[in-house]
Amino acid sequence: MKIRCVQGDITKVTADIIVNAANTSLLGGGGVDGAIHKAGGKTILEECIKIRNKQGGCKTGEAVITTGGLLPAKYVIHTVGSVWNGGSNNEEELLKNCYSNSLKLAKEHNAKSIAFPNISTGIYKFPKEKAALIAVNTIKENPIIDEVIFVCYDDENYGVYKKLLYMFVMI
Ligand code: AR6
Repeated sequence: MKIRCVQGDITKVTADIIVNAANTSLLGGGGVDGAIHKAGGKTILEECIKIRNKQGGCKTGEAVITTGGLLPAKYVIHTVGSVWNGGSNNEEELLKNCYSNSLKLAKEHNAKSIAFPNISTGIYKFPKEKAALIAVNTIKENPIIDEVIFVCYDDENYGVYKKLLYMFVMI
């Protein structure tokens, strides 16, 4: 398994699957969710609405899949991160579930590569270092996809991931 981080816009990344930091409604929003729906076109939203009609949205920590619409990726996995509320409301376990459930769903769709944004670290205010540790550890515990790319948008997350993945390679 190869793990790396890059800085940039996940909608431009060529991977079998990119992951979206969605919300429970699956109807889109701001941040990376807004960017993915904007770049991916209306079929992604139409598929999200179908899933919503069938199962009533997506719970925190769970994941659903649509095609990639106009994006370079074949599929988009929509997962719902946890809102940081001080840390004693199961936030860490729920964020971990986002990564493990996304990996499982990606494997079921025969993905060789998957790109993750820094789930929950924007509007949901999860502390960035804590979120990165959860992300990297969960990927290490579930080595089921050949290539995992962390796509960091802001400088702070990119710095955190570079440090963490350097340490990971050294250990
Ligand atoms: N590519 C990659 N990463 C991005 C991009 C992009 N184009 N744009 C922002 N980020 P956020 P959350 C980073 O707020 O905290 C939405 O409204 C950003 O710097 O997108 O999980 C949803 O509908 C940050 O590090 O997601 C939900 O309501 C990371 O993506 C809510 O926000 C996550 O920030 C979810 O909040």
